[in-house]
Amino acid sequence: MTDAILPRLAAQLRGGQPVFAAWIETPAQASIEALLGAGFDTAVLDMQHGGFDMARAVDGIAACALGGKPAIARIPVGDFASASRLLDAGAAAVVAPMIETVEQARALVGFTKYPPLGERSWGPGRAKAFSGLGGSDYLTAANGLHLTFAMIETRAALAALDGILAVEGIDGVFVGPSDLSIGLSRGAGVDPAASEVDAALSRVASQARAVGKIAGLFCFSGAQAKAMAARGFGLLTIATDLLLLQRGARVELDATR
Ligand code: 3PY
Ligand code: MG
Repeated sequence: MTDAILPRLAAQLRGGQPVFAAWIETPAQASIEALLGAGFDTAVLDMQHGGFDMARAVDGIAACALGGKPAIARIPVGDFASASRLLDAGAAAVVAPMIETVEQARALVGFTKYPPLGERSWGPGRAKAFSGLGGSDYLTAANGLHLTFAMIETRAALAALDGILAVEGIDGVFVGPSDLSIGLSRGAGVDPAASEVDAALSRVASQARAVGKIAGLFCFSGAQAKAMAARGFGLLTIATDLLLLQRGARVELDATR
């Protein structure tokens, strides 16, 4: 069954239950199937740094639906038109990297929400099917069903955090700790575990929660994701498909030597 899959992501997050997401860089349906089959709640298909182009992302969203799970897509920087297309293809959420200003957040919403919040254009082929709703019902519900996340991963984004969170139609913010560590260290290094990144994480989680919005975070392990859920993050990824593959391979190779 592929109907009514899409609304589950927003329902789970708004219900206060943490969502644990696979992060997929390799654009292979088999990777998506294997990781969702392992029990992840959803998968983030990465079009910024991963290998997904639009056609592969559309197929990936369908692969998630066949696995009975909602899909999330990360768009390339500034490619807000792709966000609309991914929502049409049935993505339950889009994650937009490197949002640094209120104006950029508003522009993103323009592409991801129907009026009165934005100017998303009508054409929700698979989204309607995955929502389980007919034409007008889908239109009425869509702005609440699909989530829009602005990534916070620069000094400028942190400075504009209050304003970005206040933009109607921005459902949540998602921290990219690697880029944030580069920004906070002014290019001195990449250290997502740095103490100044950790301090920023507390700030993002509490400010998002204070205004009833969702905080998301890219995590590097299950233990970290669990700890960050306890600190107020709702949407948590656990490493990437490639990192998980490599770690699993290392465990087995270590067992042979
Ligand atoms: C970052 O850590 O910068 C991210 O974008 C996570 O993928
Ligand atoms: Mg990043």
